[in-house]
Amino acid sequence: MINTRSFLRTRFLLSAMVKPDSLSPLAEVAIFGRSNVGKSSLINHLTKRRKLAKISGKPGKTQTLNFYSVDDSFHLVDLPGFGYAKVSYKERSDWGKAVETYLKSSVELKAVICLFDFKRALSTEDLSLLSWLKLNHYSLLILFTKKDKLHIREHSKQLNIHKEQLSTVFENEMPPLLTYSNQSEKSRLELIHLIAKLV
Ligand SMILES: Nc1nc2c(ncn2[C@@H]2O[C@H](COP(=O)(O)OP(=O)(O)O)[C@@H](O)[C@H]2O)c(=O)[nH]1
Ligand SMILES: [Mg+2]
Repeated sequence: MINTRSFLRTRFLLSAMVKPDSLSPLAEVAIFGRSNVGKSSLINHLTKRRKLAKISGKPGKTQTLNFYSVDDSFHLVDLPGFGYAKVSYKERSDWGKAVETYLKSSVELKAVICLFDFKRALSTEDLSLLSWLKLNHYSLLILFTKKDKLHIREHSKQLNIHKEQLSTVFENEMPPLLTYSNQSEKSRLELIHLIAKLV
């Protein structure tokens, strides 16, 4: 059973461009999203470790897939971030290849957590990536990060805007959806609960 205590027993395994064969065959949950959306912060928050995942001051730096073991019961996979404007075309296509290869080849992958900044509207690129994930039948969890940055008064309005955008992709098959803040223990517990159900 995966619970909050499992996340306190998380360790970093390895960093690589492709998933190594040597990895033990445990279920995987991938974390997918733009550079700077809060992927590393999410791992640190879940595990209550300030520096387990490196929070980058420099967005868009070419990254690798980072594998973490959560209490030896499943793997969290921090995917390289996409969409940083200043990277070259080559770096973008490297990102696409690394992520696509992993997503298409990993038989252990159980779910993809897709992160978006709560404050920002989804871009056409975001929506087309979501369409691709839907078409390929991944089990998804949509997470809107940094909700503490938006005044609580604005929350329900903003969530409705997002839902409307998402419905253009998912119609009546909306994946589970969560608003998240790394300042909030309630967010953390809700997410752990959802991950436990997915794994
Ligand atoms: N206020 C607030 N800031 C956050 C939150 N999550 C991440 N950040 C900040 O967003 C920036 C990018 O975070 P990082 O985890 O490195 O993003 P990554 O590139 O997706 O791994 C950092 O300055 C974080 O401190 C959140 O929930 N609330
Ligand atoms: Mg990161």
